[in-house]
Amino acid sequence: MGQDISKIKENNAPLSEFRKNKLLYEFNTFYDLNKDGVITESDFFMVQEVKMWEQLDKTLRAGSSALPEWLTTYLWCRFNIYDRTGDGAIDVEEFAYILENFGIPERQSRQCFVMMTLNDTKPLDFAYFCELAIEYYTSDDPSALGNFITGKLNF
Ligand SMILES: [Ca+2]
Repeated sequence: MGQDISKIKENNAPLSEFRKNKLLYEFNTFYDLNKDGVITESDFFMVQEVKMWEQLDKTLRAGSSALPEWLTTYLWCRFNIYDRTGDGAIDVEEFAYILENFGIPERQSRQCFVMMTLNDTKPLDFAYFCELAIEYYTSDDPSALGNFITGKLNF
């Protein structure tokens, strides 16, 4: 588990369909709130988001393992939305509660949480949240635990 930078370095191709599906899912679920399917400003942001992740790939391939500041800030904001009690860890209730607001069935998000936290034995603190999120954005491995961070069981 965990982010394996070497996998990214080997992959010099643009984003795979699998990764595009993950980004598209995240975008449609969390950002395209009106879900009208009409070409709007939100499509523009989707294009920008894909470019952002392609840029991150280049950065990681260039040998940097540190996350760019914008990404750390973005993940910190997301983490704090989940961590409603502010105790520095996301529990299953918090995870399911937030995702339910985005239309994700509670049962499904609970299953995702159990898998990511290895049956609730690994705390979902900020460091682990970042690890999972980066895996979500950069991994082409369909069995990567990070794939579950948006509450979807498969892509
Ligand atoms: Ca908490």
